Amino acid sequence: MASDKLVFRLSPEQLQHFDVEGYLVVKDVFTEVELRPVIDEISAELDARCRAAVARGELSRTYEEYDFEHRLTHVDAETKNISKGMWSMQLVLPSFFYLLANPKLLDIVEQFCGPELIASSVYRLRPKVPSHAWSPVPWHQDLAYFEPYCDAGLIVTVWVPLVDATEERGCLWVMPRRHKGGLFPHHPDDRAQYLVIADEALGGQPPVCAAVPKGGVLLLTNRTPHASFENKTDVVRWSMDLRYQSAGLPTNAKITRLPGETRSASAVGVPVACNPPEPDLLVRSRLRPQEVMKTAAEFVALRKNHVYQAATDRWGYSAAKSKDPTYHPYQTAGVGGNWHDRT
Ligand SMILES: O=C(O)CCC(=O)C(=O)O
Repeated sequence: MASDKLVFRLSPEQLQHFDVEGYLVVKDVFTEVELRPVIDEISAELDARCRAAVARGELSRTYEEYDFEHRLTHVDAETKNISKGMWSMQLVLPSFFYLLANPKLLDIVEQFCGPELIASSVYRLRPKVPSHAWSPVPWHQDLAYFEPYCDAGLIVTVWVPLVDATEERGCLWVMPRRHKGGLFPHHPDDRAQYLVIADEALGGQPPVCAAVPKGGVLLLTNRTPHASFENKTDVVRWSMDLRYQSAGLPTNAKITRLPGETRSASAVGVPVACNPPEPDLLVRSRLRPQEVMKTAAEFVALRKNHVYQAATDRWGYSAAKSKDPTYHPYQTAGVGGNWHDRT
Protein backbone atom coordinates (compact mmCIF):
# COMPACT_ATOMS: atom_id res chain seq x y z
CA MET A 1 0.00 0.00 0.00
CA ALA A 2 1.31 3.43 -0.94
CA SER A 3 1.43 5.99 1.86
CA ASP A 4 -1.13 8.79 2.15
CA LYS A 5 1.80 11.24 2.38
CA LEU A 6 2.57 11.12 -1.34
CA VAL A 7 2.93 14.53 -2.97
CA PHE A 8 3.19 13.40 -6.60
CA ARG A 9 0.14 11.22 -7.08
CA LEU A 10 -0.89 9.56 -10.31
CA SER A 11 -4.57 9.76 -11.21
CA PRO A 12 -6.73 6.60 -11.12
CA GLU A 13 -6.73 6.73 -14.96
CA GLN A 14 -2.92 6.78 -15.04
CA LEU A 15 -2.67 3.88 -12.59
CA GLN A 16 -5.14 1.92 -14.65
CA HIS A 17 -3.30 2.70 -17.89
CA PHE A 18 -0.07 1.32 -16.44
CA ASP A 19 -1.84 -1.77 -15.18
CA VAL A 20 -3.73 -2.50 -18.40
CA GLU A 21 -1.24 -1.35 -21.05
CA GLY A 22 2.03 -2.11 -19.24
CA TYR A 23 3.43 1.39 -19.73
CA LEU A 24 2.62 5.00 -18.92
CA VAL A 25 3.98 8.34 -20.12
CA VAL A 26 3.88 10.90 -17.30
CA LYS A 27 4.49 14.45 -18.50
CA ASP A 28 5.86 17.38 -16.48
CA VAL A 29 7.49 15.44 -13.68
CA PHE A 30 10.67 17.57 -13.74
CA THR A 31 11.21 21.25 -14.37
CA GLU A 32 14.15 22.43 -16.45
CA VAL A 33 15.86 23.48 -13.20
CA GLU A 34 15.45 20.02 -11.68
CA LEU A 35 17.10 18.28 -14.65
CA ARG A 36 19.89 20.87 -14.80
CA PRO A 37 22.32 19.22 -12.32
CA VAL A 38 22.30 15.96 -14.31
CA ILE A 39 22.74 17.75 -17.63
CA ASP A 40 25.47 20.00 -16.23
CA GLU A 41 27.44 17.10 -14.76
CA ILE A 42 27.20 15.06 -17.96
CA SER A 43 28.21 18.14 -19.97
CA ALA A 44 31.23 18.72 -17.70
CA GLU A 45 32.25 15.07 -18.08
CA LEU A 46 31.86 15.30 -21.85
CA ASP A 47 33.92 18.48 -21.88
CA ALA A 48 36.72 16.81 -19.89
CA ARG A 49 36.71 13.80 -22.20
CA CYS A 50 36.84 16.01 -25.31
CA ARG A 51 39.77 17.98 -23.91
CA ALA A 52 41.63 14.79 -23.06
CA ALA A 53 40.96 13.37 -26.53
CA VAL A 54 42.26 16.56 -28.17
CA ALA A 55 45.39 16.35 -26.00
CA ARG A 56 45.90 12.73 -27.13
CA GLY A 57 45.47 13.75 -30.77
CA GLU A 58 42.31 11.65 -31.13
CA LEU A 59 39.98 14.60 -31.72
CA SER A 60 40.80 17.70 -33.83
CA ARG A 61 38.97 20.14 -31.54
CA THR A 62 36.64 20.20 -28.55
CA TYR A 63 33.41 21.32 -30.27
CA GLU A 64 32.69 23.35 -27.15
CA GLU A 65 30.56 25.84 -29.11
CA TYR A 66 27.82 23.20 -29.38
CA ASP A 67 25.18 22.68 -26.70
CA PHE A 68 24.32 19.51 -24.75
CA GLU A 69 21.93 18.35 -27.45
CA HIS A 70 24.42 18.58 -30.32
CA ARG A 71 28.03 18.44 -29.12
CA LEU A 72 28.42 14.67 -29.01
CA THR A 73 27.02 14.32 -32.55
CA HIS A 74 29.92 16.39 -33.87
CA VAL A 75 32.49 14.68 -31.66
CA ASP A 76 31.16 11.31 -32.72
CA ALA A 77 31.75 12.04 -36.38
CA GLU A 78 35.50 11.98 -35.54
CA THR A 79 35.72 9.40 -32.77
CA LYS A 80 33.15 7.05 -31.28
CA ASN A 81 35.27 6.36 -28.21
CA ILE A 82 33.79 9.20 -26.20
CA SER A 83 30.13 8.32 -26.75
CA LYS A 84 30.92 4.65 -26.23
CA GLY A 85 32.73 5.42 -22.99
CA MET A 86 29.74 7.33 -21.61
CA TRP A 87 27.15 4.74 -22.63
CA SER A 88 25.43 2.50 -20.11
CA MET A 89 26.62 2.30 -16.49
CA GLN A 90 30.18 3.48 -16.93
CA LEU A 91 29.62 6.95 -15.52
CA VAL A 92 28.86 7.32 -11.83
CA LEU A 93 28.04 10.98 -11.19
CA PRO A 94 26.69 12.46 -7.94
CA SER A 95 23.64 13.91 -9.70
CA PHE A 96 22.64 10.40 -10.80
CA PHE A 97 22.09 9.52 -7.16
CA TYR A 98 19.89 12.57 -6.60
CA LEU A 99 17.88 11.66 -9.69
CA LEU A 100 17.50 8.04 -8.49
CA ALA A 101 16.37 9.32 -5.08
CA ASN A 102 14.20 12.15 -6.41
CA PRO A 103 11.10 12.35 -4.16
CA LYS A 104 8.73 12.78 -7.11
CA LEU A 105 10.06 9.65 -8.81
CA LEU A 106 9.86 7.76 -5.53
CA ASP A 107 6.27 8.94 -5.04
CA ILE A 108 5.42 7.62 -8.50
CA VAL A 109 7.12 4.28 -8.00
CA GLU A 110 5.77 3.82 -4.48
CA GLN A 111 2.30 3.68 -6.00
CA PHE A 112 3.32 0.44 -7.73
CA CYS A 113 6.01 -1.09 -5.54
CA GLY A 114 5.02 0.05 -2.05
CA PRO A 115 6.88 2.22 0.46
CA GLU A 116 9.98 0.06 1.09
CA LEU A 117 11.79 1.02 -2.08
CA ILE A 118 15.00 -0.33 -3.53
CA ALA A 119 16.68 1.42 -6.43
CA SER A 120 18.23 -1.32 -8.43
CA SER A 121 21.52 0.19 -9.38
CA VAL A 122 20.87 -1.08 -12.90
CA TYR A 123 20.71 2.47 -14.16
CA ARG A 124 21.87 3.32 -17.63
CA LEU A 125 22.87 6.53 -19.37
CA ARG A 126 22.17 6.36 -23.10
CA PRO A 127 23.56 9.03 -25.39
CA LYS A 128 21.87 7.78 -28.54
CA VAL A 129 23.91 9.47 -31.22
CA PRO A 130 22.87 9.30 -34.89
CA SER A 131 24.61 6.42 -36.68
CA HIS A 132 25.64 4.41 -33.61
CA ALA A 133 25.65 0.72 -34.33
CA TRP A 134 25.04 -0.09 -30.64
CA SER A 135 22.35 2.40 -29.71
CA PRO A 136 19.28 0.81 -31.35
CA VAL A 137 18.09 -1.58 -28.63
CA PRO A 138 16.21 -4.66 -29.91
CA TRP A 139 12.89 -5.91 -28.57
CA HIS A 140 13.27 -7.30 -25.08
CA GLN A 141 11.69 -7.46 -21.64
CA ASP A 142 13.85 -6.15 -18.83
CA LEU A 143 13.14 -9.23 -16.75
CA ALA A 144 15.17 -11.29 -19.24
CA TYR A 145 18.29 -9.69 -17.78
CA PHE A 146 17.29 -10.34 -14.18
CA GLU A 147 17.33 -13.45 -12.03
CA PRO A 148 14.58 -15.96 -12.95
CA TYR A 149 13.50 -15.94 -9.31
CA CYS A 150 12.38 -12.32 -9.73
CA ASP A 151 10.20 -13.00 -12.79
CA ALA A 152 7.05 -12.90 -10.71
CA GLY A 153 7.98 -9.63 -8.99
CA LEU A 154 7.44 -6.10 -10.26
CA ILE A 155 10.51 -4.07 -11.17
CA VAL A 156 9.51 -0.70 -12.58
CA THR A 157 11.70 0.95 -15.19
CA VAL A 158 11.57 4.74 -15.17
CA TRP A 159 12.91 6.03 -18.45
CA VAL A 160 13.95 9.69 -18.17
CA PRO A 161 14.77 11.60 -21.35
CA LEU A 162 17.13 14.56 -20.94
CA VAL A 163 15.97 16.04 -24.27
CA ASP A 164 12.61 15.79 -26.02
CA ALA A 165 12.45 12.11 -27.01
CA THR A 166 10.62 11.96 -30.33
CA GLU A 167 10.13 9.19 -32.84
CA GLU A 168 12.75 10.69 -35.19
CA ARG A 169 15.26 10.90 -32.33
CA GLY A 170 14.79 7.25 -31.39
CA CYS A 171 12.40 7.27 -28.43
CA LEU A 172 11.23 3.95 -27.01
CA TRP A 173 8.55 1.79 -28.62
CA VAL A 174 6.46 -0.53 -26.49
CA MET A 175 4.20 -3.52 -27.09
CA PRO A 176 1.09 -2.67 -25.08
CA ARG A 177 -0.84 -5.32 -23.14
CA ARG A 178 1.90 -7.94 -23.51
CA HIS A 179 3.11 -7.70 -19.90
CA LYS A 180 0.64 -10.06 -18.29
CA GLY A 181 1.69 -13.16 -20.18
CA GLY A 182 5.10 -13.78 -18.65
CA LEU A 183 8.47 -14.15 -20.24
CA PHE A 184 9.18 -14.31 -23.98
CA PRO A 185 12.13 -16.44 -25.07
CA HIS A 186 15.22 -14.27 -25.59
CA HIS A 187 18.54 -14.88 -27.31
CA PRO A 188 21.78 -12.89 -27.40
CA ASP A 189 22.14 -10.75 -30.53
CA ASP A 190 24.93 -11.38 -33.06
CA ARG A 191 27.42 -9.27 -31.16
CA ALA A 192 26.31 -10.50 -27.74
CA GLN A 193 25.43 -6.96 -26.92
CA TYR A 194 21.76 -7.28 -26.09
CA LEU A 195 19.09 -9.91 -25.52
CA VAL A 196 16.46 -10.10 -28.24
CA ILE A 197 12.93 -11.45 -28.61
CA ALA A 198 12.57 -12.98 -32.07
CA ASP A 199 10.00 -11.21 -34.30
CA GLU A 200 8.01 -14.45 -34.67
CA ALA A 201 7.67 -14.71 -30.90
CA LEU A 202 6.41 -11.13 -30.64
CA GLY A 203 3.62 -11.74 -33.11
CA GLY A 204 2.08 -9.20 -35.43
CA GLN A 205 0.61 -6.76 -32.93
CA PRO A 206 1.51 -3.13 -33.74
CA PRO A 207 3.84 -1.43 -31.25
CA VAL A 208 3.20 2.03 -29.79
CA CYS A 209 5.64 4.89 -30.13
CA ALA A 210 6.22 6.23 -26.60
CA ALA A 211 7.49 9.75 -27.30
CA VAL A 212 8.24 11.66 -24.09
CA PRO A 213 8.83 15.41 -23.89
CA LYS A 214 11.77 16.56 -21.75
CA GLY A 215 10.61 16.75 -18.13
CA GLY A 216 8.40 13.69 -18.53
CA VAL A 217 9.11 10.03 -17.85
CA LEU A 218 8.05 6.71 -19.31
CA LEU A 219 7.17 3.91 -16.90
CA LEU A 220 7.46 0.27 -17.92
CA THR A 221 6.93 -3.00 -16.13
CA ASN A 222 9.76 -5.54 -16.26
CA ARG A 223 7.55 -7.63 -18.56
CA THR A 224 6.69 -4.93 -21.11
CA PRO A 225 8.42 -5.65 -24.42
CA HIS A 226 10.17 -2.51 -25.64
CA ALA A 227 12.82 -1.41 -28.13
CA SER A 228 14.37 1.72 -29.58
CA PHE A 229 15.51 2.36 -33.10
CA GLU A 230 17.82 4.66 -35.00
CA ASN A 231 18.15 8.34 -34.18
CA LYS A 232 17.58 10.07 -37.54
CA THR A 233 18.35 13.60 -36.36
CA ASP A 234 21.47 15.53 -35.37
CA VAL A 235 20.25 15.80 -31.75
CA VAL A 236 21.74 13.38 -29.24
CA ARG A 237 18.89 11.47 -27.58
CA TRP A 238 20.28 11.61 -24.06
CA SER A 239 18.27 9.53 -21.61
CA MET A 240 18.62 7.59 -18.39
CA ASP A 241 16.76 4.46 -17.40
CA LEU A 242 16.33 3.74 -13.70
CA ARG A 243 14.80 0.73 -11.98
CA TYR A 244 12.97 0.23 -8.70
CA GLN A 245 11.57 -2.72 -6.79
CA SER A 246 10.13 -3.49 -3.38
CA ALA A 247 12.56 -4.42 -0.61
CA GLY A 248 10.45 -7.56 -0.31
CA LEU A 249 12.18 -8.99 -3.39
CA PRO A 250 15.74 -10.31 -3.25
CA THR A 251 18.18 -7.43 -2.94
CA ASN A 252 21.86 -7.04 -2.19
CA ALA A 253 21.25 -3.63 -0.57
CA LYS A 254 22.91 -3.78 2.83
CA ILE A 255 19.74 -3.45 4.88
CA THR A 256 18.01 -5.25 7.71
CA ARG A 257 15.65 -7.87 6.31
CA LEU A 258 12.19 -7.56 7.83
CA PRO A 259 9.67 -10.34 8.45
CA GLY A 260 8.04 -11.37 5.19
CA GLU A 261 10.89 -10.10 3.00
CA THR A 262 12.75 -12.60 0.87
CA ARG A 263 16.13 -13.68 2.16
CA SER A 264 18.73 -15.05 -0.15
CA ALA A 265 19.15 -18.84 0.19
CA SER A 266 21.19 -20.61 -2.44
CA ALA A 267 20.01 -24.03 -1.23
CA VAL A 268 16.49 -23.23 -2.46
CA GLY A 269 17.53 -21.06 -5.39
CA VAL A 270 16.81 -17.62 -3.93
CA PRO A 271 19.41 -15.29 -5.43
CA VAL A 272 21.24 -12.54 -3.55
CA ALA A 273 19.54 -9.92 -5.69
CA CYS A 274 17.41 -9.60 -8.80
CA ASN A 275 20.57 -8.43 -10.59
CA PRO A 276 23.53 -9.61 -8.50
CA PRO A 277 26.31 -8.07 -10.62
CA GLU A 278 25.30 -4.57 -9.54
CA PRO A 279 24.64 -3.15 -6.08
CA ASP A 280 21.15 -2.10 -4.95
CA LEU A 281 20.38 0.71 -2.54
CA LEU A 282 17.47 1.56 -0.25
CA VAL A 283 16.01 4.88 -1.37
CA ARG A 284 12.82 5.12 0.70
CA SER A 285 11.61 3.37 3.82
CA ARG A 286 9.11 3.93 6.58
CA LEU A 287 10.23 0.86 8.56
CA ARG A 288 14.01 1.40 8.56
CA PRO A 289 14.50 5.07 7.55
CA GLN A 290 17.97 5.17 9.11
CA GLU A 291 19.12 2.69 6.44
CA VAL A 292 18.08 4.83 3.47
CA MET A 293 21.08 5.96 1.45
CA LYS A 294 21.40 9.70 1.87
CA THR A 295 24.42 10.95 -0.02
CA ALA A 296 25.94 10.77 -3.45
CA ALA A 297 29.30 9.97 -1.86
CA GLU A 298 27.84 6.76 -0.41
CA PHE A 299 26.37 5.90 -3.81
CA VAL A 300 29.67 6.42 -5.61
CA ALA A 301 31.47 4.32 -2.99
CA LEU A 302 28.83 1.59 -3.24
CA ARG A 303 29.29 1.25 -6.96
CA LYS A 304 33.05 1.46 -6.76
CA ASN A 305 33.38 -1.16 -4.04
CA HIS A 306 30.73 -3.65 -5.13
CA VAL A 307 32.18 -7.10 -5.48
CA TYR A 308 30.86 -8.74 -8.63
CA GLN A 309 28.29 -11.45 -7.93
CA ALA A 310 27.51 -13.75 -10.85
CA ALA A 311 23.98 -13.94 -12.25
CA THR A 312 22.11 -16.91 -13.69
CA ASP A 313 22.91 -17.07 -17.40
CA ARG A 314 19.58 -18.39 -18.62
CA TRP A 315 19.94 -17.25 -22.24
CA GLY A 316 23.65 -17.92 -22.70
CA TYR A 317 24.18 -14.17 -22.73
CA SER A 318 27.19 -14.04 -20.41
CA ALA A 319 28.67 -17.05 -22.20
CA ALA A 320 28.26 -15.28 -25.56
CA LYS A 321 29.78 -12.10 -24.16
CA SER A 322 32.72 -13.91 -22.68
CA LYS A 323 33.81 -15.00 -26.19
CA ASP A 324 34.68 -11.35 -26.78
CA PRO A 325 38.39 -11.11 -25.80
CA THR A 326 37.92 -7.50 -24.64
CA TYR A 327 35.08 -8.41 -22.31
CA HIS A 328 35.50 -8.45 -18.54
CA PRO A 329 32.21 -8.82 -16.72
CA TYR A 330 31.52 -5.67 -14.75
CA GLN A 331 35.16 -4.96 -14.21
CA THR A 332 35.54 -1.57 -12.59
CA ALA A 333 38.11 1.01 -13.54
CA GLY A 334 38.25 4.06 -11.29
CA VAL A 335 35.08 5.61 -10.02
CA GLY A 336 33.06 5.20 -13.16
CA GLY A 337 34.17 1.70 -13.85
CA ASN A 338 34.56 0.03 -17.20
CA TRP A 339 31.46 -2.03 -17.05
CA HIS A 340 29.68 -3.64 -19.90
CA ASP A 341 26.03 -3.49 -20.67
CA ARG A 342 23.42 -5.88 -19.33
CA THR A 343 20.25 -4.12 -20.38
O1 LIG B 1 16.97 3.92 -24.12
C1 LIG B 1 16.90 3.02 -24.96
O2 LIG B 1 17.04 3.24 -26.15
C2 LIG B 1 16.64 1.61 -24.53
C3 LIG B 1 16.23 1.55 -23.10
C4 LIG B 1 15.87 0.18 -22.64
O3 LIG B 1 15.84 -0.77 -23.35
C5 LIG B 1 15.54 0.00 -21.23
O4 LIG B 1 15.40 0.99 -20.51
O5 LIG B 1 15.39 -1.17 -20.82
